[in-house]
Amino acid sequence: LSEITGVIPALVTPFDENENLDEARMRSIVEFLIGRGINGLYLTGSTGEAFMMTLEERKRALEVVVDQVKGRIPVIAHIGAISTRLSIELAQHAEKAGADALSSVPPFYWGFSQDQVIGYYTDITNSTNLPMIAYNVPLAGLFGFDMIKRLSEIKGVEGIKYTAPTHFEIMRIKAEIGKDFIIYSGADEMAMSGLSFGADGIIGSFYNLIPETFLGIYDAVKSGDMARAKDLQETANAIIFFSLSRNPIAAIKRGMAWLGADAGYCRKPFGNFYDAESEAKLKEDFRGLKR
Ligand code: NAY
Repeated sequence: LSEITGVIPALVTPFDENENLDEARMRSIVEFLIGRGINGLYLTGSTGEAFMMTLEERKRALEVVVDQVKGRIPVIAHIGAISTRLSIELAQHAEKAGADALSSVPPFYWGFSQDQVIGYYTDITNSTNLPMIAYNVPLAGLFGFDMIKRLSEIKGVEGIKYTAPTHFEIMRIKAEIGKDFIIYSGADEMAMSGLSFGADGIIGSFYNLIPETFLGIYDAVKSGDMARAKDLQETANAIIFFSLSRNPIAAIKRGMAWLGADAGYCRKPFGNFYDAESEAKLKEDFRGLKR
């Protein structure tokens, strides 16, 4: 995983007006993002509306992206599902399709025990040769340091996507688990903090929309220019908080269209800003932003 660093959008999944996977739009947003300098792609995660999709659709989305990327940047496939069996099916498909790494949320909803979660990651990593990025996110239940340590001991689990609301553990992971355990900071509004605490890269939703701002934060932190990083983070956060209060995935998709790459519709029950009235209101509110 050590070669997968930098700014990695958790790619949105474009659907058409009938909620079908929109392969043409998918290809065009991939080109748009590569053209803007991003360092990798993270597919079918929460931003990618994975849990709204069938396994076949998730497989197809990955195939389309791998075909479009053609090895120019690394592709990480989020293969998380609640049952190990479904995740293994996606993981083995991802390996065959040409993904560079896997990632998965822990199984959620039933409140699985720590041993069951360890078993989940062990079974998946035993089923392919791809490195696995575990996913620490409040929506699926946060791990805590001892659990992260146990996960890091599983052969094949080589890193973590860290979307917890505090960052002190990032430093502790690097100190106590090791520098080679790769960390991707997952809260876009704290990208500067995650990177300055030692994260190797950042994976998140808003890198679909304003990747340059985060490429700037990444470079500024790496070169020690914290004043510049903070200034860019403030700009990013104005856009993030504006979107979070509105329906963020749909707002990101519509914002991408304004910038030249129409990312299509969201699946219900998410809403959209596609009708003239709600789009005009979104634009007007956005123009009122202070920064
Ligand atoms: C994914 O799996 O799509 C992600 O990488 C999600 C990361 C996002 N976190 C959540 C909980 O959705 O990008 C963040 C998040 O949207 C952003 O920080 C705004 O809160």
